[in-house]
Amino acid sequence: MRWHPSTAMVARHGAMPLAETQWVQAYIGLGANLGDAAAAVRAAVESIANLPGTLAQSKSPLYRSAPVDAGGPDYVNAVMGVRTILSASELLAQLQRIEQGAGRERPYVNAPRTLDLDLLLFGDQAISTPTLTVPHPRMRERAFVLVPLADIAPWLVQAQELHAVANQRLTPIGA
Ligand code: PH2
Ligand code: MG
Ligand code: MG
Repeated sequence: MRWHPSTAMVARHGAMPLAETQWVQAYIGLGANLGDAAAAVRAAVESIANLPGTLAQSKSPLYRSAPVDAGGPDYVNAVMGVRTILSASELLAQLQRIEQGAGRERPYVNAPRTLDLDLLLFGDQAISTPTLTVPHPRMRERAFVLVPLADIAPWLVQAQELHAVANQRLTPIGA
């Protein structure tokens, strides 16, 4: 993964040695159900790995999943772990920029989408603003989040939680 400190980061953090920088472990949920959804998710993994001040750490396999609380085609979903020196709002803005680059439109709530990037966890922080709620409020009810999260961070998911979502259709489709 490459290291691209942005001007804003250098301004805020100064010429801080890496060891003193505050790295936060974050988890991002990826989803798509329009167009070539698997290609969109794979491209987003690369885009996230190339974000400024962000190191990709882990990526789950891709899964095909039935839409939950939504219509349209099956989704492709995955979860990625990163370490970042961005703030949660900076990371969210970057994720939204990647969504826009993939042609994301928002005609109505839970509309089919070319790419959806959700900030699931940001360290152990609880964040509640009009534009961002972390932990993601519905992540523990959704197999398409919990199963890939358990692949890469099993200590964050309880067996009982996986059991509770075992009825939701989810099939691994590879890397
Ligand atoms: N995302 C939603 C709503 N429903 N269902 C699946 N299977 N996968 C998703 O990513 C998903 C969903 C809202 O973001
Ligand atoms: Mg979502
Ligand atoms: Mg979203």
